[in-house]
Formats: sequence, structure tokens, C-alpha cells
Amino acid sequence: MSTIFTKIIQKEIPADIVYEDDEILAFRDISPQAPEHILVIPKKEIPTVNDIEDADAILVGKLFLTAKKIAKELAFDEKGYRLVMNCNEDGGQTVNHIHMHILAGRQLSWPPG
Ligand code: DGP
Repeated sequence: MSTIFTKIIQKEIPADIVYEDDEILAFRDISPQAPEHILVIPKKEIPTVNDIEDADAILVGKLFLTAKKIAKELAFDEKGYRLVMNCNEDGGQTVNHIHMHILAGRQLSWPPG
């Protein structure tokens, strides 16, 4: 089932887009948890990490490569950042369209609460 992220992909609702190509979109999180909080998503609708298939391997790899590119462009690559993908209820997933959070700009605690 489509989510709000499909509406963002289709430009039906606005988002602060930081990167876009044919397969990937990245935009600033509406509720930032760090000075830099960006979501990197595939345009393909994949609800959760559990739904990733072998055929999606390159696409999922591109999420990491896009995150790396954004970190460099926004100049927090050397200082550091965290990549997170939440899955289902215990993981804290609220939007069922896989997305990689990029969090940066402050010291992040570990382990997560
Ligand atoms: P998660 O909890 O891992 O499913 O993260 C979903 C994130 O999506 C959450 O941090 C808030 C963000 N989000 C939800 N709706 C919108 C929206 O309409 N626009 C933007 N930019 N972010 C959204």
C-alpha cells in the first residue's frame, strides 16, 4: 500500500529534497532528531526491510552510496554520521516504505534508548 512517501516522490506534497535520480529520492525529515536528518528512499515501493528481495540488492546498495554522497556534499562525512533503517513495530517504523535515516551534526548516543 502506498504511503506519504509516494506522494513526496510524485511531488503531490512538498519536501525539502536534497538528492534525486531515477531510482532514489532523499529529503529532510519533517521531525529532525539531529541537526542533519535526511531520509534516503528508493522510489520503488518496498514496505519494510523484510520485503527486500534479491533483485533489490543493487537498489538497496544505492541507498548507501547515496547516503555517502550526501554526507560528503553536506560536509559531515569526516565528522561522522549514523545510518538507520527501522523495521516494523519494535524497530520504531512508522512509514511503511523503506527509508534510510541519515543522522548527523551532533554526538549520537549508543546504544539507542
Ligand atoms: P520511521 O519512524 O523510521 O518510519 O521514520 C519515518 C520518518 O518519516 C519520521 O522520522 C518522520 C518522517 N516523516 C513522516 N512523514 C513525513 C513527511 O510528510 N515529510 C517528511 N519530510 N518526513 C516525514
